[in-house]
Amino acid sequence: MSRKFIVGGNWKCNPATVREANTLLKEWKKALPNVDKSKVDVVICPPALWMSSLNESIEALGMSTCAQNVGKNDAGAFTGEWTASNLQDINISWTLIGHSERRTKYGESDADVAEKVAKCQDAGLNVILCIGETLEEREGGKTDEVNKRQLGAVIPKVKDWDKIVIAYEPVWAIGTGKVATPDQAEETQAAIRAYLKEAAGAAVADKVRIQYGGSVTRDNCAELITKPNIDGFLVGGASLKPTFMDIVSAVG
Ligand code: G2H
Repeated sequence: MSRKFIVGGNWKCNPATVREANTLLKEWKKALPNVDKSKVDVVICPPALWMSSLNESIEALGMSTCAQNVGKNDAGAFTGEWTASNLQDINISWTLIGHSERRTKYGESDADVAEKVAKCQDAGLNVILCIGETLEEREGGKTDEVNKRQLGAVIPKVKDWDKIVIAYEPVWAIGTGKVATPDQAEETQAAIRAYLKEAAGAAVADKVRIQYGGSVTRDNCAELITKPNIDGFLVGGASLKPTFMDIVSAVG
């Protein structure tokens, strides 16, 4: 099966102002003619405060807006949270879940991630599920074990695999400028797909898109995307630049 590529731009807590964000979107518009939308989906993850106000401009570019996180509860006394249904209500149909910064800096466990995925499935929300190992885990030969554990926690919660994209993001490559080599990324993503086949069946393994994330730039993306198990990218720092569109057009 041929899988449609998908590129995400995860702005994290950037840029400093919504004005800068709008300027960036205007810059991207100039490069749109270079992108073949039939080959690549593009989702943009702005800071939560701006999701609503930027959604129209993002959609006008033929892209989708994606939250960077979502709560694991329904509506209630959860200060600072928002629910999967809240996202649907404001016409945001995507969210990241389990980014390593959420796991390491905010203590999100595999069980938390699984509960969030379950809420998104109930609400019909598309999820980019982030998994990946630390440097210590890679050096200890535990890469595949960690990815299986993080993914394995979520698999029982998934009823609709069409709404799941996996982002493999080795923690040691995130924001460090130290990108995984194409062979390293391919080897690990092939192992993730093999595990999906074992745990969820061949049809699921065949159709689920697996992005690579971690210091992707316009200079290293072309070689990475030649690998059969890399179906796109989740891009952080490089998605805050006008040249993000070079990455999108290299894929699509
Ligand atoms: C990994 C990635 C985006 P960066 O967090 O999810 O960030 O491309 O800056 O390494």
